[in-house]
Amino acid sequence: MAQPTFQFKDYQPRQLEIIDTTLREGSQSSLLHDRYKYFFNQTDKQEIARALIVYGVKFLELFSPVVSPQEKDDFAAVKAVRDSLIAQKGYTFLLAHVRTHPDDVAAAIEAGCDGLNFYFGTSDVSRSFNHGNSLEKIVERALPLLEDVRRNYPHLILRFSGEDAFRTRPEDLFFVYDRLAPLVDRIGTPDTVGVATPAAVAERMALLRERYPQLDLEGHFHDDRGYALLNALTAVTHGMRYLNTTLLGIGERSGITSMTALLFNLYIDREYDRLEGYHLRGSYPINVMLADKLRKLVPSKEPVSLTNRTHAAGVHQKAVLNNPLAYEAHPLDLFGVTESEILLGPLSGWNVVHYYLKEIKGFNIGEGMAKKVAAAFKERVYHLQPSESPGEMLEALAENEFGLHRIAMPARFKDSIVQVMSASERESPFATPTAPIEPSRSIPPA
Ligand code: HCA
Ligand code: CU
Repeated sequence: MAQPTFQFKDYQPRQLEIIDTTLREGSQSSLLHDRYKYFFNQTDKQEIARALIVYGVKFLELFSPVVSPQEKDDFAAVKAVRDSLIAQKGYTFLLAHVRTHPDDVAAAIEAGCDGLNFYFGTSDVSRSFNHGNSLEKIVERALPLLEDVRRNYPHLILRFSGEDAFRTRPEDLFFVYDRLAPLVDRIGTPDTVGVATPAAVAERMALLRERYPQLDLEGHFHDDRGYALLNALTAVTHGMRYLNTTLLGIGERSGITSMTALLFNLYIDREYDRLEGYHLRGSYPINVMLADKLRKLVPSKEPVSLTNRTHAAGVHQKAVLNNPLAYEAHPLDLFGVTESEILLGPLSGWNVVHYYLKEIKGFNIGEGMAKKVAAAFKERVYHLQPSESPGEMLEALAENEFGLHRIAMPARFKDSIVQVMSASERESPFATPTAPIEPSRSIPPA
């Protein structure tokens, strides 16, 4: 195997290193079971890898090529993308997720990985129903393999994870980790079935940091209870350097921590030092890229989503037209959600009808007339066919039934829609002088 052009020993890890596992854990998402609808083909995988590298991720986890000939081929294809970006973006480490088994290891090394993410179940359930090995046996199998790899391939980055670590008693975990820790660069503590709580994470972090002060820790949190984000945030703020995430949080069952959700929350919590090197403005675009591959929209529960800048209720819409801060508390524009969306619909009030017809469509319309048109719109909007749009219906209503005319607007002003009705100057509460990136305003003042 050829030596890589760059080695881990020459890399200074940042305070937070995302190990993105969209192409490994993400591929285990139940969504992808629908082979023909949702499927990462090789081009998809290359595009995902490219987007992550450009975003600033330095560690990508892939399956061991032993999984299938296709995975082997895909590994090489992703590696080619990585190689093509070294000059521009620096080196990105490709880590193979491997069973503690010589075949997995040999295939991954052969494929030219930069590191091996070993895992072996350590909890009672995992030992009884998964592989049947005692704690002693786990060590007996892992130790010589790790020693062998360390000796023969010293440049490889090694990690060992006790799978199901949060259902493993601390003393059992220590039994295994005490023996393997001297051979690895990091130890992982995956919450495989999503049982951890933030309090349990904080407690585990304290135990592990005390016992293995020299070692970096890696977290991997499943979302069965909806705690994946909170647990990851807790782990990070308690000193965990490496976090497994996926785009949109996809993964086995309800998935794991979403990359952009984690970084977004760290920003809000002013953990700026941990955000070094991540291209935060690319967050929404990268979420859209993955959603597009899954043939769906960025999910509404995803913090970095257009949904969080979309307003449906009339009261909200009126306030947002005056100042988006009324219903948008977070600096989503810094994360690439650069526009707000106001949905014209049954809940819209006359303010929005007025705004839409006057500011966007250029009608000569006053407030009194807007109230009348809005009343007619409200009645009619409930009967729209799926193929009809509320905006078109409103325009036709104004023009044909209320006989409204448009103001002839000089062409040079056509594209400069005034988006805020209130002219009062406002200060953004996001103006954080210590922030690495200066917040911008998503909607310019009138
Ligand atoms: C798996 C289980 C895993 C492994 C995580 C790790 C988990 O699908 O193999 O290797 O750290 O959640 O425990 O994803
Ligand atoms: Cu997992």
